[in-house]
Amino acid sequence: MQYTPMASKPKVVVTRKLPEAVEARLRRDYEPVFNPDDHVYSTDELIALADGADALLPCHSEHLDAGAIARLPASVKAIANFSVGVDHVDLDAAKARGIIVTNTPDVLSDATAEIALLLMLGAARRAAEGDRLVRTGEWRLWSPAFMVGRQITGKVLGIVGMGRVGQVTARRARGFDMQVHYHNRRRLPAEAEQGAEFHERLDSLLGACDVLSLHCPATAESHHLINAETIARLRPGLILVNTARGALVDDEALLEALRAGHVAAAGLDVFNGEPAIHPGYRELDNTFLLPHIGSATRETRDAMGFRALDNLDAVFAAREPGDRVA
Ligand code: 8YV
Repeated sequence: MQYTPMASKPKVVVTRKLPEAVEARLRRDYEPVFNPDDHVYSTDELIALADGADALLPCHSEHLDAGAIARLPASVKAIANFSVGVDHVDLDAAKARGIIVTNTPDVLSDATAEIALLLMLGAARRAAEGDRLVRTGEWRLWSPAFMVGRQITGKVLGIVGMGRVGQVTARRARGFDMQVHYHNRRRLPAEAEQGAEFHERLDSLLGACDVLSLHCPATAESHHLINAETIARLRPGLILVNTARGALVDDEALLEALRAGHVAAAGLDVFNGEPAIHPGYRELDNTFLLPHIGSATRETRDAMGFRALDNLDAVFAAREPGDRVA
């Protein structure tokens, strides 16, 4: 659908607190409706705020399922997400109503890849356990047998989903002399592959790596990609890293494998039902857990906001937005 430029400033519901510079640009170019105490809106609240609005600027914390999309007022022309993942929005429902949906790719790849490496190292070198020992004063001895972890240098890194974040993670991992293998819907061109070994089937990747890092979107096909069956195919002692979405993992199956030591350790930044995560993860020493902070750097938060606004600017100037996903 095409829109003619508007005479007055478009009204935009901004669901969460955004960086100062992003909010300043919103004030300059739009009529923003901010969320001063940054609480997570219920669907009813969001629908009420959307009354007369031209667009929404939500985060992944707002669940715009088919029911919510159906209740949006006809005035809403666009949903410009402050996120690269769009599993919180029913794209088909938005498309059916002619609502443009955009995301913020590219700008968070470096920050998220940093967190993937942090999780990899933290899980492999038992960082959470070590930190706890020092903080609680329970660290009483040192011995060559103390807190022995796993080394990632020179090991095989398997990447599921070799998109933007996967590719940056691969580049950073090469700094640790890791050999990169990957599974992706399509094989990458050689210049993007950088020598990484392609596995057409996920199964073949699972048994080939020492560390497995998840970087694919949450879709119906990738739901519980890590489950009892796929875990059984992993090399014993594997380290699992997830910076993508909790929905990729069957928690019960992973916890069982972590308890048994079949999966040596997991570094997780994303969870099913977050922030109300499966309590089992907290009880284990071989988990290194972060609260969904993959893209939480100043540079990246600004860049995500500007990218969302670039998309909105395009919509309201009757141009095609750069990051349209529906
Ligand atoms: C964001 C993310 O912090 O962009 C994504 O998909 O998962 C995170 O990096 C969050 O989604 C912002 O809405």
